Amino acid sequence: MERQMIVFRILETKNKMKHKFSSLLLGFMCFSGTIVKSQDTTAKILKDTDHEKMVWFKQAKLGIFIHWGLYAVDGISESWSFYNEYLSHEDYLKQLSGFTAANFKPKEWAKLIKDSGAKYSVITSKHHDGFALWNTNYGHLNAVSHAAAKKDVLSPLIDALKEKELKVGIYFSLPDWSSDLYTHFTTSKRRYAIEQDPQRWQQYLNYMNGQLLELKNNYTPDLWWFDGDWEHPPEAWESTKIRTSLLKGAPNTIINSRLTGQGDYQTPEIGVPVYRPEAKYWELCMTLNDSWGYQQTDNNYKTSQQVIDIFVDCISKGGNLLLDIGPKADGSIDPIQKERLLELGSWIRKHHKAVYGTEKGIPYEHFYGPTTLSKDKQTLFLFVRDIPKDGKIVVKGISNTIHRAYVVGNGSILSQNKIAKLYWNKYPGISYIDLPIETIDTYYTVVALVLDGPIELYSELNGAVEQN
Ligand code: JFZ
Repeated sequence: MERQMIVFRILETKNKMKHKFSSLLLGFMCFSGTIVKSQDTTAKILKDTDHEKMVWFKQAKLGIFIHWGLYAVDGISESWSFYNEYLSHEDYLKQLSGFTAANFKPKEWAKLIKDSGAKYSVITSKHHDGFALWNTNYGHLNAVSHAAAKKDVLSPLIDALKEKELKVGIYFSLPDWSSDLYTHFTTSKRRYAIEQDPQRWQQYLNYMNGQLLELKNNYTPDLWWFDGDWEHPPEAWESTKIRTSLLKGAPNTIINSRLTGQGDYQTPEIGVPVYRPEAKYWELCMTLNDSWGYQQTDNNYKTSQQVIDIFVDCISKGGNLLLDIGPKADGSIDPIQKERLLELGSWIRKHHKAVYGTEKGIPYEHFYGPTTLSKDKQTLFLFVRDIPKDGKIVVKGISNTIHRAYVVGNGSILSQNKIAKLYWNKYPGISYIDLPIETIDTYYTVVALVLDGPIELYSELNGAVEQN
């Protein structure tokens, strides 16, 4: 229930315009009682994604999302606050004078991101409000010529990320609600319809593609994170053309699923998938509190345990987490946001073997908790959230011999004992592994089971007992 409220709060900012879209989505999510695999957007991603180029993404597990823009000044919702007419566009733009970036230290941002354990970062180069963080030759709204910052804040950040060997993702909103060339202005105001003025739409596309080419040429990003595709059909966006032009000379660039039909991976939002998504590549984007950008009134921060719960859930289901921070308008980062990233980072560093480069785990029928598998499938990592009441964890239906059980990041070798194993049938029995209290981690203790070969799960029904 609480989770649903959070989802509502985030969606609330946009549900006027996206009425159709949201009611569909909420419809999906509210359908309790029936098993609904919400946000299953498999159909929206490309079938022929080049697997080679996805390797780093698949192995990365964690990315840091950055929502930084005008909205941090007053601490209001990014773009949606004026779109939904909570304040006028004019007042929204008054934030330009407060976007100072006076304490912006891109190297410190990059260090924090690196220390969080992330392997990539995605930054809002331009949200739906059209405010560009770089020195663009297109449009009328950017950090250099219009905001108090009077400087390009995107380039130094991207340089700093690259210096730290982090992959670079660029978030780009297809819609630009501030541009006179764009169709939508606010929830009650449309400038025009494409059919009425196809030429004006063409001018918008030229402007938008001009910016995309600037970003491509300036930064050669590893990943494009599109957003806002729901406002027009893919033909209107000419999404195939966008993909072709962005991949030209940069064929290994990854594209998210919000360039309708042209994406390489799925982007479920906020809702942690309850069921393992079918897509080979997916990434959950998630806020630390209930806001994407900085909002001083929103103190509903997830605890470090909860952040790690979500992270472990994602990786055990074979996906990535794109965890969001919202820096302040002066470029400083809230201490709570920093703390959450650093806590996650130190937990990941201790357990890196069970995280990076692993594969999705095994079904819960075999172990009451999340798991991952090493690439060769010969090590099974068990994530133990709580303190087992009898000091033992239980693994069932694994046909392999467990050569060794040890605590990841601590090294203690654990004793094990098997029950219900009868020599005359193949039923593998039930293994109890001792987990002494001294080895328990603050968040998740990870136990590695070293197997005698690639994992074999036993799934047969047992027949009658024929001997005794
Ligand atoms: C979009 C933006 O509108 C929002 O401001 C934020 O930047 C977020 C990361 O992305 O919002 C969406 C987009 C897609 C869905 C929900 C919210 N969706 O598919 O569920």
